[in-house]
Formats: sequence, structure tokens, C-alpha cells
Amino acid sequence: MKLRTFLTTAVAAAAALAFSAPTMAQTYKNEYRMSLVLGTAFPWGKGGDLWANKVRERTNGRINIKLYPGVSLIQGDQTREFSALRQGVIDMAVGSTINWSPQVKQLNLFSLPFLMPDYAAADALTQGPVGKSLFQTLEKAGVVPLAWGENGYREISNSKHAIKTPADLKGMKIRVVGSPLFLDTFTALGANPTQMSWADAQPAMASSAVDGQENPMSVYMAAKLYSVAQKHVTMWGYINDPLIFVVNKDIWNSWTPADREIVKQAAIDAGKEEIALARKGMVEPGKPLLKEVASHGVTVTELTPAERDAFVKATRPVVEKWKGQIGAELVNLAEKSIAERKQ
Ligand code: X2X
Repeated sequence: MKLRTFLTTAVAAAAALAFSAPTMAQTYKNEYRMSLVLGTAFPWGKGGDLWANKVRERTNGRINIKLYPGVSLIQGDQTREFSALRQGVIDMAVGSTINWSPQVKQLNLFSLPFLMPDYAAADALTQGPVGKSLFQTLEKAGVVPLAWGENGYREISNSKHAIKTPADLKGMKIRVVGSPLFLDTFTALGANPTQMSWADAQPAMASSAVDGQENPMSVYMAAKLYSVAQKHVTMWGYINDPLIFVVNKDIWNSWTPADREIVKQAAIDAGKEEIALARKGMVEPGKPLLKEVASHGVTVTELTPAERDAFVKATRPVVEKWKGQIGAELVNLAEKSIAERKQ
């Protein structure tokens, strides 16, 4: 090597070190805090764990993520998660659209009762133009969305009797998440909805302060809701609850472009694996997860199309009311995407 070339290279290398080393020390934290409602006993928490592990491996430990399940960074108050994420109290999250919908009204789309008849419909939304549009909305709201996951189809359970018709729900005290659309849905069905966090919901079921709740069957099983008197489950698949992998904007901007790409790809990979975990036992022939539920002495009620239709009709006015609040254009795009979905 010529002396001149050597010197130029050496100077350039020294300059690169001088610029990059202090920058790294200043902007990379020792630990990033990931918020989750459910921990690693659930597909949701496993998804977060998969994401964190992939990032740690692929960045050789430059980005080290710790999980905070039970939304512990915000004292269990899950409907405050989005604000905390935007403010930087939380660095990153795998969050439910339900919990963020009080701040991002478009996310109420997924809580419109009976919008998504099957998994293909849910995929048509998250993986199509609706998903893109919602990611733009989230970006404008100040966070960086990277990938979709899934909590699952929310089924209704209760301690009193099998639910086959809206009349069976009459007067039943049902715990719902703190999002106003749920109050409208359950009021329309003649029930008596009451908002509370997931942390408060389980003791409320155990003490019979509430009669019922709605959550995916994977959550029902992992939380052993049959042991808190939830002995009747009705498979009505009224909404699917997607999860979103996001990063706080300042944290995102503090990473090198190469590290951002790693974090994004890891979220996409973890999201795919998480969705498969969330659907396990529900997509195989005979739905083995429902057999497992029944083995705990639980009545599992599957509705005929006509029986299900009575619930669809009863909640139609709620869909009409919320269409305006969510944005008619987005709801129409969702309906079109579902009508054109691959089966
Ligand atoms: O609170 C719930 O029901 C849960 C765990 O499913 C959510 O966070 C939306």
C-alpha cells in the first residue's frame, strides 16, 4: 500500500471511530423496554419474546430488549399504553388495536362486530390496503409500526348458562376492555357491560363481580378461565383482535439504518410465528383446542349460521353508528377487501 493511501485510510478510519463511538454510547440504551399486556404463557407474550431474541441475536447484542408484561410500565392501565409509547415511557410494544383505539379512532375498525367472518378476512385487512392505511395513520400519530400479529377471535364466556341467542345475554354483567365501542355492542345485545383492565378482570370473575368476558380461546386456556367460573363458552367469532409491533419514534431515529432494518425484519418474522401460535388448535381439523377446553367441564356452544345471524342483526346499529367515527372510507375499503379475499 502506498504511504499516501495508507494515511488517507487511517485518517478515515480514525474519523469514523471518533464519530461513531461516542454516538453509539450516547444514543444506544443498555436496555429497551417492551410493553405487553400478556406474558410469555400466551402467544402474545411469546411474540414479544421472539422479537426481542431475534433482535438481540441479529444485532450482536447492540439492541437489548426487556419484556414488561402486564403493562407494568403503566401500572396495568392498558388503555394508556399508546400515549405512554408516544411519550417515550415505553420504548416499544406489541399491542392490541383494542387498547390503542381510544387514542387512534381508526383502530376501532377491528372491533366492529361481525366484520371479519374468518381468518382469511382478518388477513385481507392486515396484509392489504387497510393495513397500509392504518400504518400511515399510526406513523402520523407519532409511532413507528413494523408488523402485524394476532391475539385472535374473541369468543364469549360466562358463569351462568349457554348463550345461543341475544336474549341469553340479557342483564348479564360482562367485563369489557375500556374502549367505548364495546359498551355499545354489549348494550345493543341487552347485556350489562362493565369496563375494566385485564388485571382486574380475573379477580372480578373469581368473585362473581362479573358474569362473563370475551377473549380469544388461547387466552381463555392459558389464563385457565374455567377455574374462575367461566364454564360456558360460545363460539361466535364476533371480532378478531390483531396485534401491532411498534417502536417509539425517537428510539427508532436513534438507531442506525442497518439496525432499523434488522428490528423491522425481526418484527415481521416474529409476527408470522406469533400468528401461527395464536391460531394453533383452532385451524386444524376438529379444532383440538376446543376439545381441550371441553375436557375441563366447559360447555362449548357452536352457533348455526341462523343463530349467529341474530347477533349480527342486533349489533347492526352499532356498526352504522361507528362507521362514521372510524371513517366511512376506511370501513368501505375493509368491506371491499373482505369481499375480494382469497379463501
Ligand atoms: O384485556 C383483554 O381482554 C386483552 C388481554 O385481550 C387485551 O389486552 C385486549
